[in-house]
Amino acid sequence: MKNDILKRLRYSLGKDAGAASVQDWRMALSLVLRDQLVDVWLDSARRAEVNASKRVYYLSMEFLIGRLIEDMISNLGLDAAARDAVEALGQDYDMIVHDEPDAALGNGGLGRLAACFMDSLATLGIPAFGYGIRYEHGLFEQSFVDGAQAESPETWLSQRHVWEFERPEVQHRIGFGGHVSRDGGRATWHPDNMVVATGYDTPVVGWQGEWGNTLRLWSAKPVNPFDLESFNRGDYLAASRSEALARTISRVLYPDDTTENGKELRLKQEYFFTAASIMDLMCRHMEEDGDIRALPEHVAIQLNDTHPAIAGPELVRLLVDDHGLAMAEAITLARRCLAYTNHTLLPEALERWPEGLFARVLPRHLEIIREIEAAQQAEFPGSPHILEHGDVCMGELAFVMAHKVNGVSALHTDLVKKTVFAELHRIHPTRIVNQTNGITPRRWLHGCNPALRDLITQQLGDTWVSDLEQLAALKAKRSDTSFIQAFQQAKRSNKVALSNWISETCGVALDPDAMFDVQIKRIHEYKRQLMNLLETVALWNEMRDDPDRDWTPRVKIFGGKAAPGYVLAKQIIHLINDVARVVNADPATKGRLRIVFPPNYNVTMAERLIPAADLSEQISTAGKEASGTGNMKFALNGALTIGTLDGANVEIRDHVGSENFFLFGLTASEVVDRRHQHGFSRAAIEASPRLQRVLGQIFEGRFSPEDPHRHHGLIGMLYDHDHFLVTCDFDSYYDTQRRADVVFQNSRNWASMALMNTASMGWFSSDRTIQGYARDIWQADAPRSALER
Ligand code: 26M
Repeated sequence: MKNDILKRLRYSLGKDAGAASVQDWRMALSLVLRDQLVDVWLDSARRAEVNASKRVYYLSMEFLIGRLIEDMISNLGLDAAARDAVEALGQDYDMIVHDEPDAALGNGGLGRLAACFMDSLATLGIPAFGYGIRYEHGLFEQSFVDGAQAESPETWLSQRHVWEFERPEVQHRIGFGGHVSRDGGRATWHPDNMVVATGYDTPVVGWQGEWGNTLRLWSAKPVNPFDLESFNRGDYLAASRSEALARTISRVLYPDDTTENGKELRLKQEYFFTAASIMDLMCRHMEEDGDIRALPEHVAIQLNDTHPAIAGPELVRLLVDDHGLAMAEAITLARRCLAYTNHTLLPEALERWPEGLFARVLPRHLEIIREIEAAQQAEFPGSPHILEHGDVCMGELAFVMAHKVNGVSALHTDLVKKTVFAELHRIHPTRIVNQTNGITPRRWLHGCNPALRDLITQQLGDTWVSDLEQLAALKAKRSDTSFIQAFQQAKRSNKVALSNWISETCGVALDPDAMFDVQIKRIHEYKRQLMNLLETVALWNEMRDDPDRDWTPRVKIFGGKAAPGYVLAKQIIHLINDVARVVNADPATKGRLRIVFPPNYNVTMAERLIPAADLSEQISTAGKEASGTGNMKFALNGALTIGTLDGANVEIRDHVGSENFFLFGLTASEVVDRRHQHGFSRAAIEASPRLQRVLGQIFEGRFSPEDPHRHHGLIGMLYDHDHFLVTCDFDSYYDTQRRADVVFQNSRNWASMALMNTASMGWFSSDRTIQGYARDIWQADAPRSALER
């Protein structure tokens, strides 16, 4: 391996060992690893082809994959070999591994789920492609300027992305705009704008390197790179205009994770990657089979939210306009290929596009959508409309064009049936199914938590990594003193490592014996970071009031980004930083309470924080968080959850046992009732002197003396439109936190509860989730040989 690295350094990167930077070493190592992946990868592709296997196509605007190098090393079983080789070359292995930039091609849960699914599909040996966009700039980088969020562009591609293979021969032309002509019965779309989608392939090899799938990301290029005529005339700007226009499409990831604002470029991105993916899979099918009517036997297309919902009309367009099928047959055929996952009930997140915009960008698709609508109304009179109030409703479109629709946790699926799609559910009572989310244990335990991983492997051997339910055997150790001690030791070493990193990056010293209480996720009102912060201020008050009490020392850790246009979320960030500054400077609570908010939370930061957490904050307003997946990562790594009955928290609590979970707050149906009570938030505030005091302090500028009015907006919101019931759940949350304090004092008991969490989380492996999709939605099986390990 050492020689391979030197060879790659020299012949692929053109560098001498003496002149090589950390980045050069990292790339050389990565290229050596990539070589080893290629054989399994190509072999898997060939096997899928000769067996004419059904392929799964996972269409997602986002793949939040993070760093790849450690995954690649451990999936190939090369951990020791890679370290030895690098050290023999006199280089720092950890520095090299940490040099890789995160591929942050996603906003949060939805994008990370897609990445976990790709890992599980490969591990299970299910032939699959992930299709998405190769954004030049991923999610913005976050910094804090005087406590406020500032954004700057992310630039992961400023260095070569070593894992990918550019496929200049994989090109599809994507049209926009123009008009539709008719010749006899046949319609032809004449776009007035074209871009080329070029594929870039990253191999995704599963656990132990037995099967490899492809993540194919599309980049937009101009049809004609350069207008020579304009150049010769001396008009240099015009010469490269078409290039700039085309490249805009894959330039940047939209940084919103909920609010849909109807931007034309976003619609173009959605159509661009969906159309390229559909053409790509159609070409593959026609080459392999040749019978267009056999498409559903060979193709399962999963739509990750409505972002690729234009796949329905696009597939119908190709079947009717290019292959000559009748409209009704085309719709039925397309539906048999398509399935749709819903990830949210928040009304502001449901995609709707003005018909006018649609007509301008995708005129033929709008006609087809009208036909889909007409067919649906003819068969089911009074069915909810796809076209409504002058908008194209992408949720209804996706539902009507899918043979299965799934929610992402039991509670969420139930609410999908009762709320957003109630009427469609009545018409199609077997279409909606549940597939509770999961996480890959390769990254979220084996990769990120070596201390705990080694302890588990010592006990169980290493087959748990691809069969996570085996962790249940650890339950027998819950009263085993020496095992509990080893479990505690693993957690403590992770906390020490995190403390060192926090001290370097934030300049705050932490006590590794304090309770590490962590809330990391996108900043959103419904996720209620604000409630966590109000509780922190209340705790600070009581600690100052009663300094002699035996307080459980706490470290409050926050991480997360706010969408740049989400004013309230940004105010919450500012308030957290303001409170942190005052509390961390207070000698009265030194050693007892610390607040840290390391900037630029991303996948790599999650991998540091989660293994070091004692308490996991999953405190969304019940009924609002579709599932959550961070909640699973924490519990798997031995943190206890403080949480509401929301999303997958419900199922986590069922698995780990109610005695090992800190439950508080209103239920989803109580939330609905409470909202109808006039003046509910003022009533809740009035009933809680503790909360009143905290709100008063913030209002008076206790934490922002240089700008005492800074947080008036937030406080006013809590009094008058506390949409997410922060005030109503506050007392219950505060009391439950104090219960957690007491339990934490008995560290052995805490550790035993934490162990019960780890041992009970096997069901939350994304391997189980993917097997559910394969069975209930895709009818896709793993080829025998790949599964026989
Ligand atoms: C939409 C339009 C324009 C720009 C961006 C968007 C958009 C992007 C991401 C909308 C929603 C997006 O993500 C939603 C999301 O991440 N949902 C989360 O999905 C997870 C996986 O199922 C769940 O665990 C979370 O509960 C859910 O919030």
